Amino acid sequence: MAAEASRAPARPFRARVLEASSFADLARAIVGTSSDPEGVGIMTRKARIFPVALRHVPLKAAPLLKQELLAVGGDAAQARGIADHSVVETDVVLLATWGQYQRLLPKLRRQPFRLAAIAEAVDAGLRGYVARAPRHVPGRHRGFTVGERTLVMGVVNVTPDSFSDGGRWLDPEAAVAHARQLVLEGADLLDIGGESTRPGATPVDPEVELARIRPVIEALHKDGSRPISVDTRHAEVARQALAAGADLVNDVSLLGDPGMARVVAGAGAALLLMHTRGTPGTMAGLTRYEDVRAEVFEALAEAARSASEAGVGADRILVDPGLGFAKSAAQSLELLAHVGEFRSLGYPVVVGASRKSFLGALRPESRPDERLEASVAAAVLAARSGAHVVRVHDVAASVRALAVVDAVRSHEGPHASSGEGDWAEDPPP
Ligand code: PMM
Repeated sequence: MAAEASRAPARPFRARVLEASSFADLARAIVGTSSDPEGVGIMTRKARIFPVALRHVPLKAAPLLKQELLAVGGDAAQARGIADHSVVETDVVLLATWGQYQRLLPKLRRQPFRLAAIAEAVDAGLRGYVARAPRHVPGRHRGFTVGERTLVMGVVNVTPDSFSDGGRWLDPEAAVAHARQLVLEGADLLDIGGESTRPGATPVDPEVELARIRPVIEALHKDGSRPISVDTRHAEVARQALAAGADLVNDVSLLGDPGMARVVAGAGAALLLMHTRGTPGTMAGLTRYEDVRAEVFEALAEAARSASEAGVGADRILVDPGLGFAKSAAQSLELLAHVGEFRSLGYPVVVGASRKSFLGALRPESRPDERLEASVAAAVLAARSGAHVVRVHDVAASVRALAVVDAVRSHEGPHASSGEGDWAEDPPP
């Protein structure tokens, strides 16, 4: 609140660092000073620095990029070897406010040495990261909307050997009853799997996998209550599951089956691309990364590109960093801590931490069925970082906890009555 200078009493200033995670929140803080309305937009653009990581920036582009950043008042960190030409490319971290990026990008678009492509990538990454507007994801039969609140995907493993619930729902009737129970508990999506993907699991013949899941999918499709996802590595299983009533394919092999994207495109289904390496048999030995976040990001971007090329619409793609899949416990924690970064890919982000061993390992090793609180905590952290969907076994507890996250988030967005919705919907133009 403003006070007239002459009458202002000498009261303490109380410096308080503002937590403002959205443009709406920033704008509200600025409006609260009774500043000139014209200035609100200008200052909101200045209020926050977005560090943006770029990889493989060519030697010729890097100095120009840094120069242009400095010219708008930002900066760019890059390899020292750029100065003496001892490297041919560099990773870069750009440091600029929204307003500075808006001045930078048109300049880059007019420059040679792939700077125009860099501008496109930065623009897309920033917009994907800040996007908050709800999005509809069409499925084969039914679709769903992400971004209104955190969606809960309930797990139904029709397997004898899944690590946390193997054998419990192998009988189709038991699996269907379990899925219906998850719907009553508040599941928004149902993920049906017929092959365990735990490290070292025995591969299942696609016919066996289908025999397990088909009756379950058919019954749940008949219920018509929730979109159904099929958790599989095999294109043929996906094809038949979609014909039986599934809406979305949860591809836990990151397009390991070259026919998968075409099957999904042909059926008009949605595709969840989960990061992994190798197969369940080999993934435990494939955990070497130089930079796990950058490499998972790159692999997901590449998979999304090939899915698009095969005809899967951008509005039908979702991404998942695949916690525990070809990741050490530390790598899974690092990914969970930075899961919001994956929003920069421009697709809804799904996170599955439920009952995983990286959670069990944090305390004297706990059994999967003793990981409820840890799983709920992980789901809350993922949602808080901007995951759109969490994949969980314990639906009721997760739904109750996520209601808190979503309610808190509603206080970071625009006031319903303030007319500032634009700041949340779209970044400042
Ligand atoms: N985790 C498991 C299986 N499928 N799918 C996605 N998209 N993300 C995951 O993290 C994931 C998955 C692990 O096995 P489980 O079904 O026994 O939890």
